[in-house]
Amino acid sequence: MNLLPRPVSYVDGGRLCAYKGWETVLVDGPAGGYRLLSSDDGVLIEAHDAAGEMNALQTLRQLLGAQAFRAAGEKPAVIPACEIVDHPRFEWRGVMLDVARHFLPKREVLRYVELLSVHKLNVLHLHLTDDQGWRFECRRYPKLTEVGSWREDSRFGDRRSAGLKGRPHGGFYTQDDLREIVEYARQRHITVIPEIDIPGHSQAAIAAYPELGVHGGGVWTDWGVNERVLNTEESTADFYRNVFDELMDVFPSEIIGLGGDEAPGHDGELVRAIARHIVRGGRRPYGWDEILESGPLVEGTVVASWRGVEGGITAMRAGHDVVMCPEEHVYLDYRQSESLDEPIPVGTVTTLEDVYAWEPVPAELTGEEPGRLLGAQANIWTEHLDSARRVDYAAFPRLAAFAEVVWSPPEKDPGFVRRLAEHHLPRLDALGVEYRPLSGPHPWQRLPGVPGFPR
Ligand code: TNX
Repeated sequence: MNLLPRPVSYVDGGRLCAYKGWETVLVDGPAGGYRLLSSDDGVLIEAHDAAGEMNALQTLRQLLGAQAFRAAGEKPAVIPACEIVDHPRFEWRGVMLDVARHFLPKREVLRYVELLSVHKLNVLHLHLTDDQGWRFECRRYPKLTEVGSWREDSRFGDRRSAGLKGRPHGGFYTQDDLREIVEYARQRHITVIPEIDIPGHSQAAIAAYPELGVHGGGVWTDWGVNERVLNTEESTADFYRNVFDELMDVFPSEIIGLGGDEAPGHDGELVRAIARHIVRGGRRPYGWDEILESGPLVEGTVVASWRGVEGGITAMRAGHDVVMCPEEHVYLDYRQSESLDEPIPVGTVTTLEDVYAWEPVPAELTGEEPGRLLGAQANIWTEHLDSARRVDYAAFPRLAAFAEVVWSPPEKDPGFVRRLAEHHLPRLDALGVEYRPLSGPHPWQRLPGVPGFPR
């Protein structure tokens, strides 16, 4: 039900009020929505649910000014008098963080949860396993982390021309760490969705338990599509059923990711077996759009459409719910400009403006499809992002543009970049986010001599 006109957002003649705190009451309205009224009497928040109050408080923080985003210091004391009526356009406003290619320490994941919250994003999809590393503590199979959580070396740049770094890389999250992340996110109305990738991108698992594969081999030190996928033995399906049991125990999310992407030569039966197992656990499987190619999907499966939006359209027509994340629009590992100064430039140029211009609902949809478009997510693959500083550079400010796309109505605001520069970048500065300046990288954000592979 969409009762409220939106966005009705105005500043009442620029009048300022003393900030005296706020009061919240619950009222009916669209999920995640709120009305915020500020006047000399104080701030009144009418929230539609707990998430709506959270969203209102983030807006209130924005009204207080950049200083409000500092961890300490003098509190801002005035805000504009205004009435804001607001609610999100999509229920799934997500970010996928690849913590497998480069491990992101727990403290940084928690910082990203907070950054998502600041941007009113509400899904954190954690890509926990890949050829280059296994990051999920599995108690039944300890070698997954003993062996699989670190690699001897890493390609530094694109594999077609780069050399190796000459140093090991690794790390993993204990189940206690992950429960902590889940709870920290829950307090901010963010759902953490885990992904264990099968049957491709599994070399780290095969390195730990060679009986899962065909060719053996160690944790991969290269990037790209790996031919060595999981084998089709029933014992491998049993192994993964046990792994997913532990995963579902740690992550309470309704949706559980099983990957399914880039698995050359695999017939997809393992994906179906694990999807059925996830359903038996009372959850819904979530996979990349390649899973559409291995026969009918298990009922309830959610599809992430990354190779364009076509997979998503097909899935919706077949009755499946979809999350849009097409690589040409929302791959935040892709280079941010044509400039040769971009550090390790890969993929196609995806500027801040490109991200903001994206419309997640494809024109081909009639609205009659049996499947639903749940929303969209931006994907942060980290082959070339080996630290939180590098992730900040890739993610911001483009993630702010993405947040606007999934929150606001489809009409675009020609003033977006100006508003970002005037109001939002100072907030990111106050938060200590090492974003890419609009004019290009700081000298210390460049990586001269490390080869990328621009498309
Ligand atoms: C494709 S998107 C992948 C990832 C890579 C990414 C690099 C997807 C499901 N698979 O394994 O990291 O491209 O942009």
